[in-house]
Amino acid sequence: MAIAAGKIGVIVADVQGDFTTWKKGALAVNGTDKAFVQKVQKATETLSREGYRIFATQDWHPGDHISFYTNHPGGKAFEVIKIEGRTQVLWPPHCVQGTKNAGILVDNNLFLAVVQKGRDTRYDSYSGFMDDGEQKTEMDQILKRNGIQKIVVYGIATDYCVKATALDAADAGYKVLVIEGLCKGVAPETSAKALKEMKEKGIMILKELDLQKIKTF
Ligand code: VGL
Ligand code: ZN
Repeated sequence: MAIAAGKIGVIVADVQGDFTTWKKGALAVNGTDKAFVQKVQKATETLSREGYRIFATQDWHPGDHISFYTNHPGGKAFEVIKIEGRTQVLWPPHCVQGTKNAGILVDNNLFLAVVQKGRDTRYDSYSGFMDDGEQKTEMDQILKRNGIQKIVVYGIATDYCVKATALDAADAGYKVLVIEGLCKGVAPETSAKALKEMKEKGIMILKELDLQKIKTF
């Protein structure tokens, strides 16, 4: 059964300068050139015009954030360590609050709300719903207040923010669809694994934007 477009939310995940090759970002993900960002922009405009409610996540870290390798003596970029039993990838400093490349590259006028994440120095946060300390963001409240029942997710990175946000959305009881062609991942293996894991959790994966399929998922 098709539900009203206004009950379907779209979460544009972390399409920020620092994650793109286009803007020579600090944590540039392969394939995130200008053409990719323009494709995401166009798709988001289309979905907005069709009546879908558009939201965004924004990675938004303080300079002393725990995920930056520079804040760990002897730490190296992309090294994986354990912190209090949690797995933590040490990233190059990225999306530092107030910096130019922390800005979202999709037209901000399209968003009903932007949910910032990773603001707590002590915890990383790939998911738009909660951080690694299980502190919730305002995401679920905002979606509920807007009467959202189903969620479409795409953006950067397939294997981190998109995956974590989609899985948490499914856990929170939303029906979830991910548009693979509007996502880019940090690494091919982890991205393939992420897509598999999402499918196994009942998340629908679409190769490309398909309004007919989104209308009825
Ligand atoms: C992300 C790496 C570092 C993400 C955030 O949200 O995908 N990835 N910080
Ligand atoms: Zn981050």
